Amino acid sequence: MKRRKFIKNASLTSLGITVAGTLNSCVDSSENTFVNPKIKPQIPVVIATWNVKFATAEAWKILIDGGSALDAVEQGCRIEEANEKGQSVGKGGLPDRDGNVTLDACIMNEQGNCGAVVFLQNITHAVSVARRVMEDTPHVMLAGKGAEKFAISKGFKKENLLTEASKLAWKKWAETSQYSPIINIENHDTVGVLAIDKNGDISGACTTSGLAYKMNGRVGDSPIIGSGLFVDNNVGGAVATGLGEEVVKTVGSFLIVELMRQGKTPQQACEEAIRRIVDKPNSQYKNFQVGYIAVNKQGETGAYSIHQWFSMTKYQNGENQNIQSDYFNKNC
Ligand code: SD4
Repeated sequence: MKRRKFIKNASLTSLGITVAGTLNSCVDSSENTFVNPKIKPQIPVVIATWNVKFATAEAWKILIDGGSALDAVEQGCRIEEANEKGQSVGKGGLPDRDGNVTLDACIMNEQGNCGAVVFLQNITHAVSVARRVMEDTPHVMLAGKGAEKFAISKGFKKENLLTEASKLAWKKWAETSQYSPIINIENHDTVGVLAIDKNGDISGACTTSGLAYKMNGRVGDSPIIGSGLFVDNNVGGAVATGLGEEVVKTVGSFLIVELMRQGKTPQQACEEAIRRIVDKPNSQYKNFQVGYIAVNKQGETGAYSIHQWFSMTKYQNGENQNIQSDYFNKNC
């Protein structure tokens, strides 16, 4: 028995603790990797929030060719960022209440490195700027003008991200200027992608234009490591969509990964993270949506949301499927 595993088992025994099968089976010979040896890993795999089959197909192509999970999640996000019809990500995203399209994104690799951009304007591929922050700077996060300047210095093209369709929608909204988060329409459509490559390495990425008609300067959960996204290569990854303020307050994605580390399945972990939101005293959960997806080291996946109509797209075993998520609020 290797030394660390021996010490772990010895100290538990000396405390008189009966080690449950889950704990024992969750520690494999690499000591820190939480895998159940009884389950054959189903990899490669890619999952994404919402119905984004083109994004998962792009990521799958990379994975099946032996590419890295990091490239797969970045390229998956880029598909949706470039899709002007999607009004919640990248080009064509709905603006803030003053008419500015501002993007948030982050990326995290198998070594636990990460990069993020917040309040980025005029650059379509926020996820790729986040990757450059991770790879080319000593920092984790760049914001606003600084992020834009950095992107341009790296060769990203400056573009107007406000399309005619999004401008029209904003003008219509401005007639009443009523702000309230709306459940399950396109303004809750952050794209989060998690992938495991053929080597078994896990990466994740998340990209959004944030809540439509948000206050100018508002940043959500999506670029915040631990909230909108978290990856631990020994355990798994999780990503969030929905009302970012609620995700930040419960550090949702980190919570899910830690719950998986303790032996919960991805599905159980997503359900527990949603429960942390809805069980708060005076939770207003009936008025907003949050959805999580997660994957563990074996390629098992989970998805759960507060309300109906959240979905996950999964590409695994050669099949690209959009799957409706189970949800908490079955009473209305
Ligand atoms: C945010 N979580 O900015 C994002 C919005 C979102 O699907 O998920 N849209 O709060």
